[in-house]
Formats: sequence, structure tokens, C-alpha cells
Amino acid sequence: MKLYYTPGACSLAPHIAAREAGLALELEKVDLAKKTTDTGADYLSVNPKGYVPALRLDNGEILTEAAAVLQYLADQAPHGRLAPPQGTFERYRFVEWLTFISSELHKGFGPLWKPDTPEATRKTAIARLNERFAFLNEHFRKNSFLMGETFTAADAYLFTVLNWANFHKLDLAPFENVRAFLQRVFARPSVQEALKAEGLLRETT
Ligand SMILES: N[C@@H](CCC(=O)N[C@@H](CS)C(=O)NCC(=O)O)C(=O)O
Repeated sequence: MKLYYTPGACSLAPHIAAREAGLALELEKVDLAKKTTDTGADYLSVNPKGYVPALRLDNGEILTEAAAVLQYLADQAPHGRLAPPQGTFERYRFVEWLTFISSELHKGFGPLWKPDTPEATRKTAIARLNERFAFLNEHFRKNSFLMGETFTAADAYLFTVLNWANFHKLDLAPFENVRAFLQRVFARPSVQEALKAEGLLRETT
């Protein structure tokens, strides 16, 4: 399998999930501005939507959309711990989290990435994100991870998206349980390896 990624983008979530699952994953870096990859390929011929992540399966199929890619990888994990089994109520709970992250957080950050976003829109987006952080802070008062005490692929997605708060200088100080969650996930070997592989963390030998 090959993951098309951009360092620190939402593609970091499937990258972490694949490492957690112990799956062999080839990486190909995408320049989102130029829509090319580091092998010189035209990225739009891989994913005509032009965004990461995209996962090329061994049979040549391309799978896109972070929530779908995460579920696919979780279902490939031999130990099956990265997502509850298909058909169980817990699986719907897991999808509920993935959808919350995708639509409320991932896309909630959207206006902050655009330099031409008017200040009022930016403030509204930050206020809405803060409401979501407060909701998560309550959740993490009683739970180590989104699904309780077990790390799942949804946590990889949440970790990835919440890290953008640093980039945009959003203040997470009031959300101490969210910050503790970020530390817990950051400490995982899979996360350290993924961050190093994407050039976001220096190698220490
Ligand atoms: N709906 C897509 C959105 C993916 C997305 O927003 N990717 C961003 C990086 S986090 C991107 O590649 N943006 C560049 C672009 O849209 O041109 C998903 O959930 O995977």
C-alpha cells in the first residue's frame, strides 16, 4: 500500500494508524500547491480532488477521504484494535467520532488556513472550535481516548487535527484534559515514528 501525504496534514492520521496496525506502508509526499508528488507524478491523476490523504491499495484502487482511509486501515490490522468490529454498536460510536472530527474540527479549521479569510469569519471559526475543544475536554475528564481506554484510529485523527491549534496559535491552556490527551498520543512510538518520517520531529540516536 502507498499513502500520499503532506507533512503534518490530515494524512498524518492514516500514517499513524498504519504504523499502529503494523502494516507495511510506502509513502509518497505531495506538494499541495503544485499538485505534484516527490517522484514528479501529477497528483491530480492520483486523486482528482487534489487533496491528501489518498491510499493506493496493492490492487491499484485509490481510496480517499480520511474517515474512509482510517477505517480501511483499521480493518486491515491483524489485532483488530484500531476500530470496533463492523456491525457492532461500538462501530457506529467510532464512526460518530470520525464524523465529528471530520466535519466539526478538520473542516472547522478550514477558514484559518486561508490568508484571505476576513477577521470576523476567523473569529467565528475560532469560537466554534473552542466550543468543540470544551466538549472534548469534558470527554477526556473521564476517558483516556475517544473510545474509552483503548487507542483507536479516531485518536490518530483527533491528534493530527488538534495539533493544528499550535500552528494557528490557538490557546489550549483552558482545556487541560485535551492537552493531556495530546501528550498521551504524542508519547506513542507509532506517533514518534510517523512524525520523524514526515520530517516533523528530529531523529535522536
Ligand atoms: N474531505 C477530505 C479533506 C482532506 C483535506 O482537507 N486535505 C487537506 C490537507 S489536511 C488538503 O490536502 N488540502 C489541499 C487542497 O484542498 O487543495 C478528507 O476528509 O480527507
